[in-house]
Amino acid sequence: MKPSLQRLIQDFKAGHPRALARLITEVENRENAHEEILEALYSRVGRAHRIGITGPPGAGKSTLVDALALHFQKQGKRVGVIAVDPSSPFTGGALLGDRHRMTRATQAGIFIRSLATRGSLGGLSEATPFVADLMDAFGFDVVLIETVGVGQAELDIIHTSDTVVVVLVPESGDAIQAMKAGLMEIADIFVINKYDREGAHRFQNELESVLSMQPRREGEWTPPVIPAVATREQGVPELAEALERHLAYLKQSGRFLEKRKHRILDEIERTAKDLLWRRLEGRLSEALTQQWLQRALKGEETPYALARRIVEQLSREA
Ligand SMILES: Nc1nc2c(ncn2[C@@H]2O[C@H](COP(=O)(O)OP(=O)(O)OP(=O)(O)O)[C@@H](O)[C@H]2O)c(=O)[nH]1
Ligand SMILES: [Mg+2]
Repeated sequence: MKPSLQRLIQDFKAGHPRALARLITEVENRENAHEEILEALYSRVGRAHRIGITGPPGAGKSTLVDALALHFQKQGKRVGVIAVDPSSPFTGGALLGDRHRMTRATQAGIFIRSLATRGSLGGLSEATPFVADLMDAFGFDVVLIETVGVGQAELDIIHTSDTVVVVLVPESGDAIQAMKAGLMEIADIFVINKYDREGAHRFQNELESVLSMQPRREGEWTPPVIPAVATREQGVPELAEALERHLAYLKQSGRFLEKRKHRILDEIERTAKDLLWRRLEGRLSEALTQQWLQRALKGEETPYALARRIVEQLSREA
């Protein structure tokens, strides 16, 4: 490991937020940097409550995260925030967008990091799980991850978080719409934000009746629906309390560990595939000589047999 990186890791362990910020940049910018960095910090990962906050654009997610982060901080918890901003990966929008709307948390010294998504469809930045690991290892009790709920984001957020909060607003359409968007399946907690707007009551009724129709097993978690006006901090204590309850449920039912196990398995699979792929790529260019292809062309050997032969050779080398 480079001495400069070693120093950063020392500073990180000593609790310097600037070292955390620099390591996040390393992980974000350099391919596979997370392996080297997290290898040195892995024994510290696994304690934080990872909370994903998702929902349609403009629902008030950042305003809510801002208030929630402050609320947790007042309770004596250490909080980190990841804001995934899909709006502008190229113009630095990620730096200005959400942090702008989390001014109070920023002023209170809460660690906030914006990550740009690679694509334009929302979804999480590929670095998100590693940044969450880093924040966890740094000693945050709570890691809040804000992401716009469109497309792939739903699947990503469920893998990255222990608890998923879906923020909806009365005007975002009816509850059926949310169901179609796949948000119903992933929510552990619903927040109806902008409850000061018209139609809020009706929307809550609709949502609750759709939820009550979903079959649930005995002892299974039932997502609560929490009305909120994030700009006035209304609903924030109730949300914090629901999050506590969900965390207790996760721990007591063994799901907290289960989720962690899944994340570890995913990471093993991803890394193993990566390693194998790199070796295979090297072999393929050697192995697939004209001669081999000619034999396949003439029907003397099939692509399947050739593929098996390459893999056998690879494993013999291992
Ligand atoms: N009336 C009302 N406005 C709110 C409420 N919460 C947030 N807003 C406003 O809604 C707008 C969007 O809020 P944000 O917190 O930026 O929403 P967001 O979901 O983070 O938006 P994106 O990250 O761009 O998807 C802002 O102008 C907020 O002031 C609320 O409870 N009531
Ligand atoms: Mg936002």
